Amino acid sequence: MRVTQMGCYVVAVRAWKSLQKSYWSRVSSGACLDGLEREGIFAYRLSETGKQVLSGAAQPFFAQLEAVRAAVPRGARQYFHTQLLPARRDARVLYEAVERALEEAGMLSSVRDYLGCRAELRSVALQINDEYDRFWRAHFEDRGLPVPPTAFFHIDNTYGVVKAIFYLSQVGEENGPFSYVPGTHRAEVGWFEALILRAVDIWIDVYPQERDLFAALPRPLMRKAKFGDDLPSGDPQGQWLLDHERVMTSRDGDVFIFDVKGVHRGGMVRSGERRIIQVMMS
Ligand SMILES: O=C(O)CCC(=O)C(=O)O
Ligand SMILES: [Fe+2]
Repeated sequence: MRVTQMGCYVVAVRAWKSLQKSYWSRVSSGACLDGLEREGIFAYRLSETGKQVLSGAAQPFFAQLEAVRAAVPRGARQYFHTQLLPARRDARVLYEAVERALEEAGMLSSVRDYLGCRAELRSVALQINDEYDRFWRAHFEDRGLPVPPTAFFHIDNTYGVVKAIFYLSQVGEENGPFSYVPGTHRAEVGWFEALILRAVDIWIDVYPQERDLFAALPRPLMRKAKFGDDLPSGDPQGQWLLDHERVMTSRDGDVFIFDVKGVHRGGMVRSGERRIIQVMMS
C-alpha cells in the first residue's frame, strides 16, 4: 500500500514538473518569437548549469583555436584566425550542448516558427577576438584614414538565416560587444537590390585590392551588404543607425538570437578579449 502511494506521489510530482517546464518553455518561446518578429533580436540569460555544460563542451575547441592563433604573429592575423568551425561529426558533444542551450531558451522552436521551416544548426563556430584583430580597421589604417563611427555595420550576405551568439566570456563595452539596430530586419529590400548588395560585397571581400572600383560603379549598383565602412562620418543615415544601435553586453544576457537581415556588427575589440560561440541556423 505504502509503495503504491509513493508511486502515485512520484507520478504526480513528475507530471507537475513537466507541466511547469512546458509552460515556461512556451512562455519564453513566445517572447523569443515576438522579439524576433518585432525587433529582429532576442536576448536570454542561461541557467548556471546550462552555461557550465556549454563551456565544458567548447573548451577543447577553444584550446585548438588558441594553438592556431599562437602560431601567427598578432598583427598578421586575418579574420579566419578568429574562428574555428568544427563539423558536427567531429564535435557531437558541442553541437548537442548548443542545441540543448537553445532549446532551454525556447530559441530553436522560435527560429523554426519565425523562418517557417524546420531550421537546423548549420554551423557552430568558436570565436576569439582581441585588441590585435585588424579585420575591421586594417583597410582604413593602411590608407591613413580615420575609422568611421559606422565601421563594420552590415547585413549578412546569406538568405533565410537566424544566428545565435553565446558569450563565453564577460563582455562589456570595450571588448567587442555584439550590437544590432532593432527593426532594421523589416526594411524592404527588392530582389534586385538584395542580389546586387550581396554580389558586390562578396566581390570586394574576395578582391579587396579592387575596392577603389566600387566608387566607379553606376549609382544603382553602388550598394554593399557591409556598407558601414563606406559611410562618411556625419552621414545622416549613419547617424540614425548609431542613435538606434543597441549594444549587447553581458548585462543584457548570455545568448542573443538575431535575424541576419538586420543591421549589426560586433567583435571590434578595443581592449582585452572576447570569446563567443556563433551558431548559424537555417
Ligand atoms: O562577432 C560579432 O559579434 C558579430 C559577427 C557577425 O556579424 C555575425 O555573426 O554575423
Ligand atoms: Fe554578420
